[in-house]
This record gives sequence, C-alpha cells and structure tokens, in this order.
Amino acid sequence: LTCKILAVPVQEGAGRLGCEMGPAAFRAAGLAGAITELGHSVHDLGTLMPAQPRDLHHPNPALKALPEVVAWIEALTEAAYTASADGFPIFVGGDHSLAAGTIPGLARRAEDQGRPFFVLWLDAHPDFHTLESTTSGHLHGTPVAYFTGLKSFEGVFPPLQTIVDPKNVCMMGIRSVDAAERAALRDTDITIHDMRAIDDYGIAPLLNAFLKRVQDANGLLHVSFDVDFLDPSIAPGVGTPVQGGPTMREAHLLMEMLHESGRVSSLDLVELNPFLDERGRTATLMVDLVGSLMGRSILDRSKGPYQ
Ligand code: DIR
Ligand code: MN
Ligand code: MN
Ligand code: MN
Repeated sequence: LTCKILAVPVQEGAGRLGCEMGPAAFRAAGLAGAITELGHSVHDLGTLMPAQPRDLHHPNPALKALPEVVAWIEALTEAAYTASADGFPIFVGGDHSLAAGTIPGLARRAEDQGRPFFVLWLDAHPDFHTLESTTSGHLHGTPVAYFTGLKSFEGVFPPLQTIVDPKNVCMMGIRSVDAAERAALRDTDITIHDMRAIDDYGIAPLLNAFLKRVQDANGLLHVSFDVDFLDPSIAPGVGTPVQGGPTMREAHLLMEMLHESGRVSSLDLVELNPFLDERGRTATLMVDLVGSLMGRSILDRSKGPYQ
C-alpha cells in the first residue's frame, strides 16, 4: 500500500489557535515511520496552501474567518480529488473544517469510479451546524451539514459536485451536541452512535454492522478522525475536550477492526493542537492508532482470533 501524506495547516475553523502545528507534531511523533515499519510505502505530498480568499459575506455575524476557511476548502477539494486517483491518502490537519474539502473531493473520485462512498465520523461532536445555526461561529462545527447537501451553504461554500448520502455516514463517540444540531439530526438518515450506544453495545457490534453495509455495497470508506473523539485523559491535546470518551483499548479495537475490514481508502487526522498537548503524548497515541489502522496487531492474527 502507498500512503500519500498531505499536511494541511488550517486552524481558522477552530476557536483556539494551534492546529496549524498539527502536521509538524504528527511528523515529530513518527507518523511516516509507523507506516513504513508495517511494510507500506509513504509518499509525502508536502504542505497544502489555501486558495486566494475572496470577499464573502453572510448574515450570521457570529461566523469566524469565513473567507479564509472557504479558501482552504477550495484548495482541499481539488487536492483530495487529485490525491485519491491512486494510493491511500492521509490528510493531516489542521482543524476539522478540513473535512469540508477532503470529503467532497473524495466523494467525487468515488463517483468517477462508480463506487458507493461511505464516511465514518469519529468525534465527540456531530459537526452538523449550518451557517445559520452556529452560535460559536467556528466553521469546524459545520462540515457534515455541508457535505451531506444542506442548502445553507449554497453560494458561500464551493458548489458540491457530489453530495454524500446521509445514509452512508456513521458517527461514533458523540457526546457534545448543541441544541440546533440535536434538532437538525432528528431529520437526517445519518447513523449516530453516541457514547450511550457504545456503553450499551460496545464498539465492536456497532462498527461491524456499519462495515457490513460498506462491504455489501462494495463501497469505499473514508475515516474522519477528530482527536477529541478520544477521552481527554488519554488525548489532552485538543481545543474542545469532552469528558467521557472512548478508552485507548476501545480506540485500538476500532482501528484494528477497520484494518481487518480492508475497506478504508482514505483518512483525515484532525484537531490535534500541539500547543495544548502534554509532551507530545496525544500525537504519539494518534500515531500508534494509525499503526493499528495500517495493520499492526499485538500477536499474529493470521490464524484467526482467540486460538
Ligand atoms: C461546537 C464545537 N459544537 C461548535 N465543535 C467541535 O463550536 O460548533 N467540533 N469542536 O469538533
Ligand atoms: Mn470535529
Ligand atoms: Mn470534535
Ligand atoms: Mn468550536
């Protein structure tokens, strides 16, 4: 497998600065080596530059850095489309507004290839605000509403060539939902496994049900991994930590299952804020989790589990 790593130092979509240092922290924590060690090759695509920001206005006065974030999304959509022609692209952010560019670009590529496109959204937050409903004005809280085709974004964000079917989106780890998001999520077909569902059933059966749907459709699966998905006791280096998240073992289980499915075709790694991290421990954990996704296991499991 050839992993293509693109650094995307966007930070204007988040409320706290520092995500622009995310790609450097992933590099310092040994992301490339963790992948090559497993027998894959790494192709470094370097660092993305945003498009030229245009004058953009919107009636919601809370919106922050709208022209800047839209300029990133424009560049990202093209870059994701190009990078996904072959190999396994990894988009290293940067805040989660990145997914408003990567996912539309990847969805367009999947459509070209005649393949159904699925998204696994790993996050404490659903990021389902519209441009009208966000009160923080942080655009990292909006990408899912945008790429599933909500009208709010028309004429402001780049026009979508391919909309992601909400039925093909599965969220896990959700535990911080704003009032407007809660209301909007009642009217979508997105599968949402909040922390209560993980408490009740566990990661494995919930993820297996989704992976079976991807498998049955012969789909491509994009994983969008917001570091705040993880419990802040193990991953403190994020701008919006929320208590009560998945443990280290739950996260590794999830990544190992994703590897075994053979379905994952692209990855976002977002919201790592090295400015808020403790001696790189969040970056190091994220690199370990990428190792599990790329095929690392404790014992050789080729004979099947639990013998
Ligand atoms: C919050 C935080 N819902 C907002 N969102 C975050 O500002 O809209 N998403 N942090 O990952
Ligand atoms: Mn997010
Ligand atoms: Mn989040
Ligand atoms: Mn925010």
